[in-house]
Amino acid sequence: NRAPMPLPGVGVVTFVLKDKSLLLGKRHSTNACDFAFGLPGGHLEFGESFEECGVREVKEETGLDIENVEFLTVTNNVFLDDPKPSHYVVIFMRAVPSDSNQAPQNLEPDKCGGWEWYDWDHLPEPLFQPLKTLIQTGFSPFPTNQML
Ligand code: 8DG
Ligand code: MG
Ligand code: MG
Repeated sequence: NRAPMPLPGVGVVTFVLKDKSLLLGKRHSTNACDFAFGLPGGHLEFGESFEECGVREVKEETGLDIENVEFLTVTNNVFLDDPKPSHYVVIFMRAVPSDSNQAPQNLEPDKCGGWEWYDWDHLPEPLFQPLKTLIQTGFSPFPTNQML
């Protein structure tokens, strides 16, 4: 009669791409003065597709409408040694804004310090660990021209 083992969570996060830039937000952590730059995203809800979750979370967090939502990759993120141990399977999507002139809004100011477009070649620091780990593998969210 021990407590049940916790289950891994499923997160869906989206690279919202505009030219050579992507949308990042300054995430507040539980430690008030601690933050890291992360993608818009959140927990997959019961019955949702990855695409539906990506669209919903981007809208809830930034107000942006997105399209051309595509699956990119998935990573397994195990942080057992953290003060608050966590384990997330993170689904990375990509999309483009439906209207490239629409400005992102900070709709969850308790969780985020604001959304900005950042040039891929000049990413801010620190990046949220799962995102940093993915980028360090050489991963790029930008489409490659298959015809060339
Ligand atoms: P929700 O209640 O709106 O569903 O969730 P949320 O409050 O928006 O969740 P979140 O923390 O933004 O995202 C869920 C988990 O996804 C997060 O705790 C850890 C994981 N995750 C990563 N990388 C990233 C990332 O770059 N951005 C976001 N938003 N989450 C990420 O592993
Ligand atoms: Mg959310
Ligand atoms: Mg979120």
